[in-house]
Amino acid sequence: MRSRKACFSVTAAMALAAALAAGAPAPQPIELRLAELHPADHPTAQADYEFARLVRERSGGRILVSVYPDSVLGQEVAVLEQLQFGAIDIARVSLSAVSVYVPRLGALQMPYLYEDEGHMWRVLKGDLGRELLASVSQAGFVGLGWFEAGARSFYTARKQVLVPADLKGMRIRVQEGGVMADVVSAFGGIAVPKAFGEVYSAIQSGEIGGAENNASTYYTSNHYKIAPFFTLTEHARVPEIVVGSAVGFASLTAADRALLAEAAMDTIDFQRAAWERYEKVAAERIREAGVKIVKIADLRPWRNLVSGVYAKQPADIRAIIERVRSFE
Ligand code: BDP
Repeated sequence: MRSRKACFSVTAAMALAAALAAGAPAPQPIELRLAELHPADHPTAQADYEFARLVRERSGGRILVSVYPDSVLGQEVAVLEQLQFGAIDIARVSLSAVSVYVPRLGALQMPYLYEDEGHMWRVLKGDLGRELLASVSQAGFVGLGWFEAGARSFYTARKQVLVPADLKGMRIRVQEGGVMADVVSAFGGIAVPKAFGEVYSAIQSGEIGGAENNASTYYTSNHYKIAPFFTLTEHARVPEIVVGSAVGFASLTAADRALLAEAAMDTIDFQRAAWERYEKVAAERIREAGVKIVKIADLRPWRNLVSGVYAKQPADIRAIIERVRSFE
């Protein structure tokens, strides 16, 4: 028996040596597809590539994240549904889109909620941010990290908005999740929830009179070409979020899941720096293109109008808002 066993193992070793000599393929790397709405030169997409670079480097090439920019994998709410089925592995989306599936997250995009960007980041990096990131698991996602998305302002096709009354009766596109529809209504406008990819043609056809977003996205989406009045109402900061698919991640080891989460968190500084630079470039380029950018000197009338949006929030969202305020 013994000699037969020994004989088998010698044969196995010889077979292995022969296979290696013949250049047997190394184990296949794990490929993860990441969906991104923005074009590759947008600072947030740039951060996706940096995240992919960190993951490749730290896993010694075992895990390859392929970034699919420009919404080629679909619009955000639909992409998230695909994450739930495991058809897409990772998505960088707006918190607003995730709040379609996890409504409590909507608390973080309340109008005029944060004192400034620093306040928002203290919240996101603190225990509240960690809890909310973890809470996306209830909808089949794995919360990996946050990115910066500046402040959102209105842009319109036909006239400059200077006071809330200028929005009266105007149809304004809003994201599909969260509170922005209520915010636009509070200002007197008519909110039209729509996927981002449909905004350009809706402005062009006159179906909507405008939309709202940060300067970088207003620029890279070319919306400035057909809605050249930009008014800095800065009515909300809606963080970006990077989420994985719980189904897709189930086949990864705990160590690899941790590697991905750590890489996403370690990309934040890169993304925030890229963001800061690009917001300036975008503002410069839209100005050069003839866009009228108006800074609102007194935001009080705008702030006052959103108090009703706060009053109507359910208790769980109000509790989160209170915690955000305690971070000041
Ligand atoms: C941009 C976000 C993107 C959103 C888009 C929107 O980066 O994720 O989907 O706004 O308005 O600022 O839908």
